[in-house]
Amino acid sequence: MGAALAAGLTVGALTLTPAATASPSAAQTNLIVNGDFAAGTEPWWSTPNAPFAVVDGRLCAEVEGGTVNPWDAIVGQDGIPLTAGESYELSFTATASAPLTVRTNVQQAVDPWLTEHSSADPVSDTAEPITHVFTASADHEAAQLAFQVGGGDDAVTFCLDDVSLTGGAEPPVYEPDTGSPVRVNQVGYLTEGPKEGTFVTEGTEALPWTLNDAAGTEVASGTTSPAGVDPISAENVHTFAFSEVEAEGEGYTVTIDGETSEPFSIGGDLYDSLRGDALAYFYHNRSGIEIDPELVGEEYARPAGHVNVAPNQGDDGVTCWAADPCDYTLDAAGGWYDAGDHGKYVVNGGIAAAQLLSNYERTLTAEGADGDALGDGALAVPEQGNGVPDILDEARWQLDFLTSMQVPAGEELAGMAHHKLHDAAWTGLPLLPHEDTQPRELHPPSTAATLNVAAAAAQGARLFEEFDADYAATLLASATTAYEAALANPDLLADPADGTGGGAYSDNDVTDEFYWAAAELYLTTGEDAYLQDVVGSELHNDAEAVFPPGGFSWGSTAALGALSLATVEGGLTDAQLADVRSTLTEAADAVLATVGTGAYGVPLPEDAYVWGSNSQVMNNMIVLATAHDLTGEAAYRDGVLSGLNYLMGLNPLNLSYVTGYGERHAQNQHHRHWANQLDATLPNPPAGSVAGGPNANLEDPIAEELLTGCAPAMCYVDHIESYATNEVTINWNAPLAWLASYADDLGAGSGSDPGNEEPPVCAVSYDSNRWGSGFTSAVSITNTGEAPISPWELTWSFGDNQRITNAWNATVTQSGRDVTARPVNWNGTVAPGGSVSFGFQGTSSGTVADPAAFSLNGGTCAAG
Ligand code: 9MR
Ligand code: 9MR
Repeated sequence: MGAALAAGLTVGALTLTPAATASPSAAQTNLIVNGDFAAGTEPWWSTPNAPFAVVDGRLCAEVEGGTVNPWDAIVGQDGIPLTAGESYELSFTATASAPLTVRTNVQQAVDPWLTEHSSADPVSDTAEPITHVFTASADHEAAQLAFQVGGGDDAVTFCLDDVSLTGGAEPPVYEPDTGSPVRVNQVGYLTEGPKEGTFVTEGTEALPWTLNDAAGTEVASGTTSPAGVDPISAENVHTFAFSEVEAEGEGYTVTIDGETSEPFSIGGDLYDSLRGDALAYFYHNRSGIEIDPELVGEEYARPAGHVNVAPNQGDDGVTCWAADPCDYTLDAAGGWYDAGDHGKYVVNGGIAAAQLLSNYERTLTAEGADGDALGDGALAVPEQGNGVPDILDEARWQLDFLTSMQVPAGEELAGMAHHKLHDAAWTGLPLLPHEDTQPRELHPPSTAATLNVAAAAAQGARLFEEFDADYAATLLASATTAYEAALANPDLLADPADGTGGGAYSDNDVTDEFYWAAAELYLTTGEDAYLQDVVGSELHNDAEAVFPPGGFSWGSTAALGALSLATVEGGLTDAQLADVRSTLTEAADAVLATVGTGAYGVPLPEDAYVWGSNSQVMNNMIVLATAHDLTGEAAYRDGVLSGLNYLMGLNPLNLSYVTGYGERHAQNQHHRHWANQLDATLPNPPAGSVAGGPNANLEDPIAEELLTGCAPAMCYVDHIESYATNEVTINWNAPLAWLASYADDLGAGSGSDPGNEEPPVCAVSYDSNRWGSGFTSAVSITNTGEAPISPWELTWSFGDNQRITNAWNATVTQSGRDVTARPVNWNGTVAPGGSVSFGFQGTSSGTVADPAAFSLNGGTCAAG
C-alpha cells in the first residue's frame, strides 16, 4: 500500500482511513492511459484556455486567468471504464506556479455528469502525492477524469505527473475526529446556570473529575455518573456537573482519566457577540444590494446579486417558468438568498422573517429583554441611524420581497404568492450571486406561501406601526389580501417534484399555516373573524399538533401563531389566554422530558435527526425559552441552556455547529460564496452561522459515502458538499439569533446582566467647540466606582437641532435629539479609576448649552 494512502487521505478537513491494511492485488491495472506522460500528451485533452505540453516528463498546462468557475479550465482524460460497487484509488502529483485548488472529478462525460468522485486539494509549487479512494455507484463504459483548475483571476502553470486510477481499493472508512472524550459547552456556562458535561468511555464505573482554571489550579472535583450507552451516539457515556462553581473566568478545563476537555468560560456575557453575529447572517445574504466592506470587511464584501448586471439576469422582472406560464412579470428584487443556493423561497422566507420580528417583539413583551441590543445603530446594517430598530430594517428587506411575490391585482389568483423564485438549473460551487448566469423564474403560487406572506406581513404591520405607519398599512393590506386569497384557494400545494435549480419546499398540510396567519392577523387587527378562525382551527390548543415533539419548522408553523398568542397582548379573554399559555407549557414540559432522557441533554427526540436538525433543536429551545419568559420557572431556562450546550460542542462529535464559537467549530458549511474549502481565495462562513446539523437520512452524496451506519447525532460532516448536513439557511439562523438574544438577556443566568446589577458610578466631561454652523465635541467617561463598566453605553439628549455627522473612538447614533454612544472594538471596558474618551463633529445653528445630563448603562452620571 502506498505511503500516502497509509498515512490517511485528506479531503479538505476530513481524514479518510482505509478499512484494512490488506494490500491490493499485485498487478493492478492502471485505468489511466499514459499517466506518466512518457508517451507525450495523448490521450489527454484540455480546454482551449489551458494549452499543455510535456515539460521535464510532466504534463504542464498554461491556464489563462479571468475565469469564474472551477470547470472553466480543465485537463482531462475520457474513456475510463468503472464498475458499480467497486472501489477505486486515484493518485497523482500536481504543482502550480501559484497556489490553487484543483477540483478533481471522476464523472460521467456527458450531461447529467453523474459524479462518482469529487475532491478539492490545495496545490503549490511543491509536488505532493495526492490519493483518494472512492466507490463507483454506477457502471460507466467511458467515464471522465477532470482536473478542474479554472476560477482564478491570474494565469497559472499547472503540472501533473504519475496519474493512476486502479480498481480493487479498500473502500474508505470515515472516522470523524472527535478530539477529547471529555465534552463541554466550548463557549461556556452562565455564572448562575447549570454546568454539565459528558465523558465518553467504555468504563462503567464512576470516575473522578477535576475542574481546573486557566492556570491549571484545581477549582472543583467530583465523580462522574455512568449513564450507559447513549442512543444518539451509540457510545457509552458518563455525565458530570459542576453547577455550584460560580467563579467567572476563561480557560477552564475538565480532566477525567487523563483526558482534558476543550477550554471554556464561566461568565455572564458569553452570548453578547452571538446576538449580532447571528443577525449579521441576514445582511450577508441579502440579494439586490452591494454588501458593503465597511459593514462586513473586505473578504465578505461583494457586488449586488441579481440586479440585472451581466452575467446576472436580474430579479426585477421575473417571469413564470415555462411549465406554468403567466403573462406578467414581478419585480422581486431584494430579499435574502435562502441558503447555500441563490434561490428565494416564500415559504422559508416567511418563517425566517417572522422569527426576526419575534426576536424584536420579545423585547416589547418579555421582562428583561434588551431592545437596545437590536435597536437603531446596534447591528451592522446599512440602515443604521434611520430611527428604526436595526432588526426591523433587516426584516423589512425580506418583508418587501415576500409581498412582491404576490400575483398582481386583476390577474387570475391575484393576492396569492408565488411559492419561490430561483435559477432554472442548479449551479455549481463556488459561485458568487452576481456571477450567476442562470435564468431566474417564478414557480407557481401556493397556499402555503400565501399564508406565509399573510402571517409575516401581519406581524410586521403591528411592529412597524410605531415607526412608519404608512408602511405598516401597506403590509397589512398585503396580509389581508393574501389571507383572503388563501381562503379562496385553500389547497394549491407546491409540487414535491419541483426541485430543479431550487429546493421544492413542498408541504401537503396547510392547516398550520392557516392557524399561524389567522393568529397574527387577529393580534394585529383585533378583528373577530380572525379570532374565529383561530379558535375554530382543529389545531387550537392541541399541544402536540401545534408543537410537534421533533420541533416546529418551515413546514409546521402553527407554533409561530401560538407563541405570538401566548406572549403578545391581543384581546384574548383571560380564559382564552390561560388556555393558550397552558398549551405552551404543556409542550415545554414535553421538551423538558426529552432533555432529561439522554446524557447529552438534547431537546430533540432521537428519531428526529432530520435535514436541518439543529433548527429543530433550536425551535424546541424557543418553546422552552418562551415558557421561561412567561413563568419564570428555572427548569425551562435550564432546558434552553442544555440545548445551547449541545449546539456549542457538548455533543457526540465534540463540535460547535456555530462558526467562530467554541474551540472546535464547523467552518465548511455548504455555501456558494463562503466556499473556502473549494477556493482558498474565498472566505469561510463568518462567525455566527449555524450548520444544519446531523441528518440520519443521509441525503447527499458525501453523507452517503462517508456516514453510512452512523448513529443519529453523528450523521454530520463538516464538508462543503454535504448540503444535507452542513448547509446554512435563513430559517436556521433566525432561531439562532432569537436564542442568542434570549441567552444574552439572561446575563449571569438569572435574567439580569451582572455588570448592570448596580448602577455604575461615573463622571462625564463634555467639551465642545462651536462656530456658526458646526461643532466638535470631546467626551470622556470616568469610572469613579469599584467595578469595571463593560460594555458601556452613554446616552444624552441635545437641547437643539445639532446633528452629529461623524464620530471617533465610539459608535454614535442619533435619533431626533437623543444620542447613544457605544464602544468600538477596543474600548468596551472602563476600568475602576480609568476613563474612556471619544469625540464627534456635526452641524448646528445658533448657540445653546452643552448637554449636562448623561446616563450610563441606565444609571445617572455626574457631569463635570
Ligand atoms: O449544489 C447541489 C447541486 O450540485 C446538485 O446538482 C443539486 C441537486 O441534487 O443539489 C444541490 O444542492 C442543493 C444546494 O446547493 C442548496 N441546498 C439544497 C441542495 C439540494 O437539495
Ligand atoms: O430545509 C429543507 C429541508 O427541510 C428539506 O428536507 C430539504 C429537502 O427538500 O430541503 C431543505 O431546504 C433546502 C432548500 O430546498 C433549498 N435551499 C437550501 C435548503 C436547506 O438545505
